[in-house]
Amino acid sequence: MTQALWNFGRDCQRHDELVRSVVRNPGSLGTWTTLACLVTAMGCSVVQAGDLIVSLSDRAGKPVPEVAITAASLAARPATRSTPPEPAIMDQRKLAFVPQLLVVGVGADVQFPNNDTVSHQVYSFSPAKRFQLPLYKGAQHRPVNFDKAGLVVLGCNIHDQMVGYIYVTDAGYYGKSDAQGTLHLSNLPAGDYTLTWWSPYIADAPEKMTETVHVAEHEPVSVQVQLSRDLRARPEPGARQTDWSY
Ligand SMILES: [Cu+2]
Repeated sequence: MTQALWNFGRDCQRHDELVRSVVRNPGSLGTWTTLACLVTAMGCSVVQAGDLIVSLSDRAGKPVPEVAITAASLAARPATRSTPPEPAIMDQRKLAFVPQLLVVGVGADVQFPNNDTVSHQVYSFSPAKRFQLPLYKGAQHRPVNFDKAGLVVLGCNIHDQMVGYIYVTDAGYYGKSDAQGTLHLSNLPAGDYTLTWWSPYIADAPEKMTETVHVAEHEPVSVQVQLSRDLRARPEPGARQTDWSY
């Protein structure tokens, strides 16, 4: 019962299921009454929101900006989003993708306007999204929908040096580190989260790029991550096969 209440506190969406399972349990009427009283008295208010502040630094302690950071609740069931994720823009300027790394939620539409003086032919062969936008300038193509989690590596058929990344995540909370290497995520329900970070310049082993963190009620939780290997040299030489598993 303690466990059930604890789970209930972590994810109030499960409370119907929990009540049903308690009702089905013979001889648990007293327990059920206790739970029902709690449901009535507190509703979902037992789940308090907290803030998670993640700071990334390199081996020398310098901040690492432009890192994709996600926090996925360990309590949440597979994502069923009530609202579509924010649409985004992957621009093309001066023979480069801008931004080089974009982080979006699964189901997001991304526009690829070409604001360069030359035409581009944007493509990706990544398993999470294979697509091609025939040679174009301006904003003549419809947005591309990213319906599967994973890393999408972008290229241009004309300009080999153009490499961009769209990190598509099904985590509930995500963003990129700022110039101070920091990302501030707000209003996370209290509970345990899988925190992950990724950038084409981070050379740490994938298993070192994740950890479990506990978000407490009321007070912000601060996580300091120091990378264990030197960053890769810029510019990024190209997509690595191992990136595609993200
Ligand atoms: Cu191009």
